[in-house]
Amino acid sequence: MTIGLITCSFGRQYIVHAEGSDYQTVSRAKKTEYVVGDEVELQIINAEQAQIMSLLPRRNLLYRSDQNRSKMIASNLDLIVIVIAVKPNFNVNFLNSCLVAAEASGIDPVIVINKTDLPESNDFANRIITLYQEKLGYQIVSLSATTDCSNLLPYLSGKRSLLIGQSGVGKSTITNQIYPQANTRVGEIAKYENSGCHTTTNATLYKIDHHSELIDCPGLQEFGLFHIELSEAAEYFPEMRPLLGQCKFNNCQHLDEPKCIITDAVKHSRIEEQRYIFYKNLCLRLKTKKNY
Ligand SMILES: Nc1nc2c(ncn2[C@@H]2O[C@H](COP(=O)(O)OP(=O)(O)O)[C@@H](O)[C@H]2O)c(=O)[nH]1
Ligand SMILES: [Mg+2]
Ligand SMILES: [Zn+2]
Repeated sequence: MTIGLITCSFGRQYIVHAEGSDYQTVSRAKKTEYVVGDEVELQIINAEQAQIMSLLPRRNLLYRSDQNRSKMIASNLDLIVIVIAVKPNFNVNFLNSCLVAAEASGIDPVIVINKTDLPESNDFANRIITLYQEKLGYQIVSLSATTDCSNLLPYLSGKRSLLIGQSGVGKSTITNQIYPQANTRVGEIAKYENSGCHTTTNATLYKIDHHSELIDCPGLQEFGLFHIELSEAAEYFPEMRPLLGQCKFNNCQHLDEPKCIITDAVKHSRIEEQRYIFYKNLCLRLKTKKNY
């Protein structure tokens, strides 16, 4: 039996890399079973084709979900590179959702502020750095992908990294800068999305050197967090974590309970209101789950 790595998926078809070759495989299951980053046991059929026999245990799995369904994004990751830019339409909820998803799956995030060449990027970058790096402690890299991505490289070295971000922020441009052979179509996916005919999201894994891999993942406009447990949500906010356990009620959800250290910290601006509102909205959505 050969062990391979899933590097690309479309529908129920997967490209699996094993022993220096790429194989096409099809899964018989109705539901999508595998995701980019999965390690699988393979039965090789011929030089181009193989059959997936089983899945090796995942060390982590990033996925998103809403009321109706959840979707796996990638597995066995070392780093989530969250790309943001002042244009087009920066959405702070998307950034917060990505960070919570990273925290919940136990994968380190790094925030890339792209398009620093745009004049309006300066104020934007300063605001992001003040809150997310200085207050919350997240790693941030600022760059202009159309010019140079070299300051991101040290973060990627020796890791399997996933690029995520709203469409148009420059993920494909970054991929092409770092790995020109990828030749990812810049600006293409957004066009498809707007026309509504491109509904599947295909992540693709590129080996950028012997021990580093980069996964480009187009088409994420929102990042549902329906899989999060309400009772654990606060732990995924680094500004809340050190305060947990100090509220009057030990099952405090930090919404409207009396003597809550979190809402108190918000009142005294020790916790950013914008982040707390995001937390509160997340909890209200999670409360609509059946088991609460
Ligand atoms: N000004 C500027 N534009 C950029 C930069 N990086 C990417 N873009 C442009 O942003 C658009 C979307 O880029 P793309 O890589 O396709 O974004 P994706 O949807 O995240 O993959 C393209 O027109 C790029 O040329 C940058 O650093 N500065
Ligand atoms: Mg793209
Ligand atoms: Zn509380």
